[in-house]
Amino acid sequence: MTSRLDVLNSWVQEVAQLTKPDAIHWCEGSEAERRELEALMVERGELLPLNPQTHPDCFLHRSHPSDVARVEHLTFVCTRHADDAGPNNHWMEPAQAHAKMDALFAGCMRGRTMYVVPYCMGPIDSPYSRCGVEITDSPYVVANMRIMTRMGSPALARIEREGRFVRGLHSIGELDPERRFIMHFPEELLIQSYGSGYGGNALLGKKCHALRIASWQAREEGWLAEHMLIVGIQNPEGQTHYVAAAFPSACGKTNLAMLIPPETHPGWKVWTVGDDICWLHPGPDGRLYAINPESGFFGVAPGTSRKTNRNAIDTLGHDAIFTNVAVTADNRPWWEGLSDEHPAKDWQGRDFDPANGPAAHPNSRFTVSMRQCPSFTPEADNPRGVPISAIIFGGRRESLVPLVFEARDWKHGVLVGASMASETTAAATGAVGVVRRDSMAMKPFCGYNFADYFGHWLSFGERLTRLPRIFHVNWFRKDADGKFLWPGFGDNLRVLQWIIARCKHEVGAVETPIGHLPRHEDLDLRGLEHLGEAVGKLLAVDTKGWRREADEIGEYLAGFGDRVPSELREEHSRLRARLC
Ligand code: SAT
Ligand code: MN
Repeated sequence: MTSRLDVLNSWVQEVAQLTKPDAIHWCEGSEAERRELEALMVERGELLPLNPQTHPDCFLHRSHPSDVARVEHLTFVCTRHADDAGPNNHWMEPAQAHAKMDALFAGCMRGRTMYVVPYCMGPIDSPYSRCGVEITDSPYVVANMRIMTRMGSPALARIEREGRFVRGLHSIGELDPERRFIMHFPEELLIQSYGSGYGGNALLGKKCHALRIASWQAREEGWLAEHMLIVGIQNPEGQTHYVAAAFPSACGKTNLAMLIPPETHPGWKVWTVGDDICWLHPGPDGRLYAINPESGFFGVAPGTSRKTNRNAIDTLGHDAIFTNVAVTADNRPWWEGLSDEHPAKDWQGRDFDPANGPAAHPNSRFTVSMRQCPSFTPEADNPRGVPISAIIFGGRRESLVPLVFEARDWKHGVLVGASMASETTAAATGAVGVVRRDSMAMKPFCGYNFADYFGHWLSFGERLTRLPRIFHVNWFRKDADGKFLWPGFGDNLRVLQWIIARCKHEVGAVETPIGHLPRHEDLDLRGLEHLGEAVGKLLAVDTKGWRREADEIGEYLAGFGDRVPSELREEHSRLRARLC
């Protein structure tokens, strides 16, 4: 009898014939295997042990200086029809992409070991989880995948049971930006990535599988794969409500996911289910249920401190991999915003000199198991997922967009998500601080045409009988002097508190053309009296400015042509009319 693993075995053989590795290693995910790989990388200088007293089992990885972020211009969705990838993706014809990639992969693993990494995205026993296998020649990728996914033997057993998995082939190649491509073939459930070792380009379970390929599968199968954190908010009465929130990369998802309530809020508690990716399924009771397909955090280091995110700092005390951070003289990891200390070496290993720029790369990262987080909840392992009461969209907008508003209904909420915009960050190469539309924070990650994606979102209005409410938040408003108007971090709980109260029909709201805003008195601002007039600014709707914004949104939607659902266009016309 042929085993279901034969499909996998023959693919591995095929890849080996193409890439010509010296050896093949099937990863089982054990502790012994981890130690062996770490020792190998330390010997090769790819991992540097950090201070064993303060950071046991922690390592620093310094990437190639030209390989520090996602590369959207080199990331392609290769579908038979260009229209299926849509204007939101770079597209390449599949045969052309295959020829290009085969030429790059030919013989590229000579002198290297090829690792076969079976992994499961989501709890191993959840019907919502999906498996994949990444073949890579980078032990750093293996070490990260071990933290970020359920990797090894249990995943292989599930693959043997199901026979279906996403194939991912990765090689660091020569780390040459001129020979770097991240290709997705959603119709073949295949990913091919060459020439980069950086997170989103190389840990193929993450953005490539759990968002680009999964979003495609989700549309076919009736669910959603989203760029969202998931948190449980427990009130002093002990009730927990779960919310999912979409923000672009490096806009504070990890901080919100690990929020510590302010001192004015004893009895409140935030539970972390996930900080980056969320798979949403209609449940048997007509509600939307979320699982976090990942099992670790790949968070931005700069700005993380005891003050801004104590849970993250406590998570990072042991068994973590730091990428492109600086180090202190006693070999502790360091980054801007962590402390007032002086780093000894910068992210490239040079003696620190402010003339060379920041000591840690602005997109330097930590990789760590979510289980180490003090606010981790075992609900993250619940195979049924957690029920979602509210969906929150948000971006980095220094002007115009209020602190929080609620969409009028599901359709309006989909428009709010589709219209999202944010100032760009260092998570992707390119200019930083430019406002760009980033629908549902999925611009870099939706594996198909955004117009079809908006239609898929709208369809949940019928698929669910108990719809989550949809909100939009903006923690990043600034005053004329460039200072933030809202304190953010733990104080964001006050906004979550209002959101939950709305879900429970406990508070009213002010109806405005853009949606429902909090009445001043309904926001719990105890302890923030010093904000004074800032609150008024944070809750104001500048109708003239919004008219301009609505026109821009209209132009943006028109860019997707006739495929944009008429329901969404009508919703936009209604918004425009309300602003007149
Ligand atoms: O793309 S990564 O997953 O490496 C990080 C991010 O941009 O969210
Ligand atoms: Mn992300």
